Amino acid sequence: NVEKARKHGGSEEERKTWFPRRIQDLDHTPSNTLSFGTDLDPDHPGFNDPIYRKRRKEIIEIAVNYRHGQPIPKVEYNTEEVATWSTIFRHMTQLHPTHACLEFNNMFSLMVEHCGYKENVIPQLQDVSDFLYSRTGFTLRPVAGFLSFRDFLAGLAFRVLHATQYIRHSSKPMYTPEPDACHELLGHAPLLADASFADFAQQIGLASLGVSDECIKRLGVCFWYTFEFGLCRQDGKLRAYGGALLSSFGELEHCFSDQSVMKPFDPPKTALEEHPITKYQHVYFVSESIEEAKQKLLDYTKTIPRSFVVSYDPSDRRIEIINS
Ligand code: TIH
Ligand code: FE2
Repeated sequence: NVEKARKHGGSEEERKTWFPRRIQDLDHTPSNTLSFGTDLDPDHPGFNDPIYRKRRKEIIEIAVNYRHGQPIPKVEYNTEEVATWSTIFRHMTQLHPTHACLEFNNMFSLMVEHCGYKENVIPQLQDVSDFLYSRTGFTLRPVAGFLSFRDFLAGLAFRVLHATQYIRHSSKPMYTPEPDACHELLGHAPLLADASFADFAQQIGLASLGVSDECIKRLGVCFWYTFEFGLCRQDGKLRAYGGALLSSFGELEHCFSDQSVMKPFDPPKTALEEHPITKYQHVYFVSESIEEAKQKLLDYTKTIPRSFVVSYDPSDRRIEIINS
């Protein structure tokens, strides 16, 4: 049993750098999610709302009990949750034409046409997962909250996005300190329908498998400032492609204001930055294009020491290891 082997087998270092080899092994990865109240700031907008906490717990049960291969159970969202989604949907779709990159806007139109994206209904994870699978082989897997970089990136190696299913607290639609379904669906899903961006995400994932804690941290920070908070230039204009910007109208507007600091994306340097997780970022990283970010990150991953090479078999959704 994989879980047992992970906990008891091998040396400390081997246990730490264990990684899933088959997609089913993801059932054993997300052991610890950060949760608000303990790991996250108690100034979380839902912290003092017992009704919200109870609802969130109900939805998280789905992720806790989920096993690979099962359909993701549907959630019947209540009026308050749908209203929060509507507010975010309205604001974000107003900002997309001027703030989001072209690839995102193209894919977003597809989601509206073929995947039921609209203002007054929250899409179900399973429906979005099916759509992404048909486009790029990506699927969604429900998760209870923030994952460690190691566990989150391991999912990307298999073209799996760990996705939360609960909705942020209704008092603060413009920004939430932790991922929620609005973030996954509005921020990440559209770009994962784009073939080139899907490759980009998987490359980061593959590069993370089995590397040391220190290397995971650096790769994770590069992931943070691209996949979550990345910006690029298109036709001389600044455009967001990071999912955490594309699901937060508060942070997107902050980022485009004169209060934010921009630096060129340069993985060896970017990797050493701080990365606040429950506040607006103090710095953002800009690439000349998404392609450029992808290439720079790929070059960077080649400098990460690892004694083997990995390759992905998409028909089996399995990782092959070539010892070198
Ligand atoms: N801050 C994002 C939002 O409000 O949509 C959610 C997060 C993504 C990543 C970290 S927090
Ligand atoms: Fe995210």
